[in-house]
Amino acid sequence: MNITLMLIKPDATNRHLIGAILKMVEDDGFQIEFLKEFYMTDELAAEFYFEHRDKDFYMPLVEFMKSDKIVAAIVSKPDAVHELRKLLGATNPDKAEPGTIRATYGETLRRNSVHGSDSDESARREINLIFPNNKYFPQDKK
Ligand code: 3AN
Repeated sequence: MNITLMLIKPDATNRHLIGAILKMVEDDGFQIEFLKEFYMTDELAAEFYFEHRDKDFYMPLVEFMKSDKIVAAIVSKPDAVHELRKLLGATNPDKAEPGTIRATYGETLRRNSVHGSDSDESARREINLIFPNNKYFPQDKK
């Protein structure tokens, strides 16, 4: 699949890094197809992070994701999911390769500046959650 979802998280929007991060994404050869700002809610977080709901970091993760605005982008490039995860770097910024977005801007494991879908299936699910009735998955229309 050639599209995936990226989120610019509250630690990054709060530090005025929206432009800098989108520039890294564009410079890596991605097209920004759709862009919006939104605020996380408990209801959306429960769906978005359902696989983490039983983890001890779930509540602090949700509180953090609600702490400031989020920028969501549908981005495209061949092999988009894999290519974006490479550009984001490891979840823990301390372990992220130099030159990646998390190595450049991430602060901690939680405040790691960006999210990228981890599979084509996750990308579809997450894009449908954040961009309902998008043109990419018309059969999933709600
Ligand atoms: P990724 O975004 O790299 O796919 P996930 O899906 O494993 O990472 O985790 C989602 C988010 O949950 C991470 N971006 C991070 O902010 C937070 N997170 C993951 N593992 C931990 C942890 N052990 N402690 C605190 N926060 C975590």
